[in-house]
Amino acid sequence: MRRLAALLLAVVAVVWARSLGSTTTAGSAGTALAIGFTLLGAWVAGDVLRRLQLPRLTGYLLFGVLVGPYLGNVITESMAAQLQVITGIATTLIALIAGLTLNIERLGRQLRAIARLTATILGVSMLGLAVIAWILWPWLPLAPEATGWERLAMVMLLAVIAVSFSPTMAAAVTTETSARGRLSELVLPVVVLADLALLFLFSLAMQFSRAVLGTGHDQGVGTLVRFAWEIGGAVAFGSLVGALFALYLRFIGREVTVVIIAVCAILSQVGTTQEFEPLLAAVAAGLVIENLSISQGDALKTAVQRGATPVLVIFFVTVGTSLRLDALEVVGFVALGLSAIRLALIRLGIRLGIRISGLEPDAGRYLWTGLISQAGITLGFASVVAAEFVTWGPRFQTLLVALIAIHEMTGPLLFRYGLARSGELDPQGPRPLVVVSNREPYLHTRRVNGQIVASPATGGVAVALDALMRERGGVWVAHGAGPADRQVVDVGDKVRVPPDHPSYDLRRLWLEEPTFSAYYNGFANEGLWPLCHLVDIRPQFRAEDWAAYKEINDRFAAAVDAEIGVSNPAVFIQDYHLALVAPALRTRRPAARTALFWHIPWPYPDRLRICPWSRELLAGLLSNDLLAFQLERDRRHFLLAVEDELGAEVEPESSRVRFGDRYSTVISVPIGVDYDRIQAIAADPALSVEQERLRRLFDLRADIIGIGVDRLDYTKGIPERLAALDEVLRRRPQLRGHITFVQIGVPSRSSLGSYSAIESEIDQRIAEINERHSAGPGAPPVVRYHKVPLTIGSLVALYRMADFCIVSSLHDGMNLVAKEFVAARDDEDGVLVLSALAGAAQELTEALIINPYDVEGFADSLMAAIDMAPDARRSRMRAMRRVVAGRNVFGWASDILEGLESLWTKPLHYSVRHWEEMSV
Ligand code: GDG
Repeated sequence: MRRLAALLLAVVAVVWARSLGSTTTAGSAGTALAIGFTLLGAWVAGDVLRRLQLPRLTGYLLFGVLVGPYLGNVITESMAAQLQVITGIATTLIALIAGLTLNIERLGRQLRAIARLTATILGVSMLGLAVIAWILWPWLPLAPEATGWERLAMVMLLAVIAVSFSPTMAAAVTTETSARGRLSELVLPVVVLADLALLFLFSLAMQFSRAVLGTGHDQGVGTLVRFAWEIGGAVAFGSLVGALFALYLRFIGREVTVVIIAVCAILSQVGTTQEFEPLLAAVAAGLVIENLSISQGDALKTAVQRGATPVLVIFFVTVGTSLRLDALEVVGFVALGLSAIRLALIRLGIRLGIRISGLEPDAGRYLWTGLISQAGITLGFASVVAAEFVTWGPRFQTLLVALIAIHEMTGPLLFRYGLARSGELDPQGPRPLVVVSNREPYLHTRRVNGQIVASPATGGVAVALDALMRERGGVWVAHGAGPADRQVVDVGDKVRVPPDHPSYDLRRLWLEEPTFSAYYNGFANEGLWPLCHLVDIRPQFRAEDWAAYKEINDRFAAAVDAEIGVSNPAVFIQDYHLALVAPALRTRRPAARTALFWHIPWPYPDRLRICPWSRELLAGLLSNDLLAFQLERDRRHFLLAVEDELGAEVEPESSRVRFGDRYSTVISVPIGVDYDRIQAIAADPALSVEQERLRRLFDLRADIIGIGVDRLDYTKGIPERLAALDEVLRRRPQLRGHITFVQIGVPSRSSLGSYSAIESEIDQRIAEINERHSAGPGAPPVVRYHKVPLTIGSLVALYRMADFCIVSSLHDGMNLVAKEFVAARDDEDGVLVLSALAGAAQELTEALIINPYDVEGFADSLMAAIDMAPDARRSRMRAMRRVVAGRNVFGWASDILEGLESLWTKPLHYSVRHWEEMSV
C-alpha cells in the first residue's frame, strides 16, 4: 500500500512539474531509444576509462564529444526538449547532493575553524580571479566586447564557477587510497562547505547577470525585491520541499529513488517557473533533508546514488554533445593559464586561511592538492549559464569544460601525491582489510554530562577482530546501533577507532525499521538461528523477512563497494546475518575478494530444506572465494547440500567447489580466543582487588564456586544445567550453604518470544532451586544470577575464582566461554564441564564431557568435578591450555585471510587438515 502511495505521489509530482515546465512536446519511442543507446555507450566509455584508472565522468563527456556530431543529425526537437528537462533535473540533483553531504552536527566543534579557512580560500581565489579576468578580459575568448556592468557580471560568474571544487573526487581518492591523517580529514569538509557557499554565490551572480544583461526576467519589479524573491523564495521553497520530503521519508519511505528524482523535477521545474533559483532551492532542500532525516541516512544515500547515475550520465553526455572539438582547441591554452592562476590563488588563500583559522600549519601544507579536481558542480553551473545566456554562454561553457578536463585528469593524481607527501599513504605497511559484520566493534553513547564516549563491544570475536584491524588498518563496515553513533561520524558516515589509538575506520550503516527488524530479528534470528541449531524451536520463514534480509545484505555490499576503491583488499564477512553480501558485492565488483566465516553450526541437508530459500543461501555463500566453518562436520554438511541442491561440483582433494563458472574454497577453521590478552589480565596484580569486589557483590562465601557465562539463549542449555545442579543438591544435601553457582546471563534478542520465554523459565528455575536448597536465612543462595554485562577484567577475575565452569550448550558452533575459562587458568586449576554438543568439545577433550539432555549423567559429572583431585585437575587443565594456546584467535583469522590471499598465488589445500580427523 505504502509502495503504491509512493509511486502515485511520484507520478503526480512529475506530471505536475512537467505541466508547469515549458516543455510540452510529447516523448517518443525515438527519444527513449536514443537515451537508451546513449546510456549504454556512455557507460561503456566510462567503464573503459575507469579500468585505466581515469575518472568515469571523463568517459561520459568524451563519449558525448565524440558522438555529438552524429547525434546532431538524429536529435529531434522533442528529444532536445526531453534532454533539456533531464539536464535541468541533473543540475538540481547535483545541488541536492551537495546539500545532503553537510551534516552540521557531525562537523561539530571543528566547523568554525574549517568555515574560516574555507571562507578565506574562497575570498582570495575568487577576488583574485575576478581582478585578473577583468584586466585580461579583452583577450579572453568569451565576450571581449563586454564592458562596464556587463563585464562585471560575466567576470563574477567566471570567478565563482572557475573556483568550484569536486567533493566526489576528493572522497573517491581518499577512499581508494585508504589515506589516513589530517589532510584526508580536512579536504572533504572544506570542499563541501566551499561548494555550498559557491552555490549561494552563483545564485547571486546569476541574479546580478540577469539584471544587467536582461534575459526577460526583468518585469518592472524593483531589483532588490526581485533578488529577495528569487534568493529568499528559493531557500524557503527548497526548505519546504526538503521538510516535506523528510516527512515522506519518515512515514512512507518507499521507492525513495523515484521520489527523489520527482523532488528534483519539482525543484527544477517549479523553481524555474516561479523564478526561484533552482540550484539554491535544491541545496536548501538537501540541507534540510540531511539534517532532519538523520535516521534515514543510508537509505537516502543509496536511493540518490541509484537515481543519480543514469541522470548524470545523460547530463554529461549532453554537455559533451554540445561541445565542439575545434572550440576546445581554441580555449585550451586559455584554460591552462586559468588553471595555473586558480591554483596559485588557492594556495595563497590556504596560507592566509590557516593563519586566520588557527588550524595547525601542517594540516594545510598539501591541502591545495585536494582542491584541484572539478566535476559535476562546475559543469552544472556552466550549463546553466550556457542555457540562459545563449550568445556568449556556450563559449563560457566550452572554456569551463576544458578547465574541468584539465582538473579531472590532474586533480586525483596530485591529490594522491599530496597524501603521499603528507605520509598518509603507506604502501609498505600491512595490507588494509575490510571487515563486515552486523555488530559494530564500538558503540557511541552520550553520558548525562553530554560527553560522548565510545564503548567497545563485548565478546571475544569482536575484541580479536578489533586487534587485527588495529594492526592492518582498513575499514570495518557495521550497523550503527549506538545512541550517539550518528553524532561522531564524518560526511562519509565513518569514525576513526579505537578511540585511544585511532587506526582504522568504522563505517556505519543506518538500518531503519521495519526493514532492520525483519532482517535481524526475523530472517536471521527467528529463521536461520533455529534452523542451524538443533533445538526444539521451530524456524520461522516469512517472505517479507527474506526480502528485508536481501535488501540489507545488498546495502552492506554497496557500502563495502564504496569503501574498497581500486586497491581490492580482502573482505572478511562475519556470520549468518550476511550470507548474501558476497553475491551482491560481486554484481558490482566481480573481482572482489571475499571470505565468510560462518560462526554457528551448519545444518544437515534435510534440515536445511526447511528453509524455502536454501538454494539461494547456498549459491550466495558459494559467491565467496573462501568459506569457512567451525567444524569439519559443518563443512561436510554444506558440501553435501551444494552437491544435492545446486548440482555443484566438489573437488574433495582441494576442498574447492565449482558452481557455474566460479570456484569457491570451503574449509573448516575452529575459532580461538585471544589467549595472550586473557593471560595478561589474569596476571595483573589488580585482579585480586577485582576478585574481592566480586566476592562482596555476589556474596561469595561458599567453599565451592561454580560459574556459567552465557549470552541468554535457548541454545546454551541453561535450564538443563540448573536441573543438573538441582539434582546434585538433591543427592548431596550437605552441599547446601557450601556451594554457590554464579550465572552471568546477559539477555539478548529479548523482543523475540522464544527468548523472553527462556528468560522467564530461567528466572523461575533459579527461584525454585534457591528456595528448595536454601541453607537458612542469611546463608548465601545456591544460584547467584547476574544479568548485567561485566567487563572482560571482571569475567577473567570470576573465571579464576571458580572451582568449575559449566558450558552446557544444546548445540553450539564453538563456545568461546569454554576456551576463555581455560585461557584464564594459568594456575592450572579449575574443572571445565563441557557439552559434547558444543564445537569446543572437539578440541577440549580433557574437559568433563557431558550430554545436557541427560540430567543424571550431567549431575554425575558435576559431582566428579567437585570431587576431582588436585593432580587430575592440573593435568587436565594443562592439556587443555596447550590446545587453547596453540590455536588462538589470531591463528584463526590468519588461516582465513592468508588462505584467501593465497588463493591467487597457489591453490589452497585443506589448510587445517588435522581438524578433519578430530571432528565428528
Ligand atoms: C557465536 C556462536 C561461537 C558473555 N557475557 C559477557 C561477555 N560474554 C562473552 C564471552 C564470550 C562471548 O560473549 C560468548 O561466546 P559464545 O561462543 O557463546 O558466542 P555466541 O554469542 O553464541 O556466538 C558460538 C561464537 O559465535 C564465535 O565463533 O563460539 O558457537 O554461537 O566471548 O566472554 N563478555 C563480557 N561481559 C559479559 O557479561 N565482557
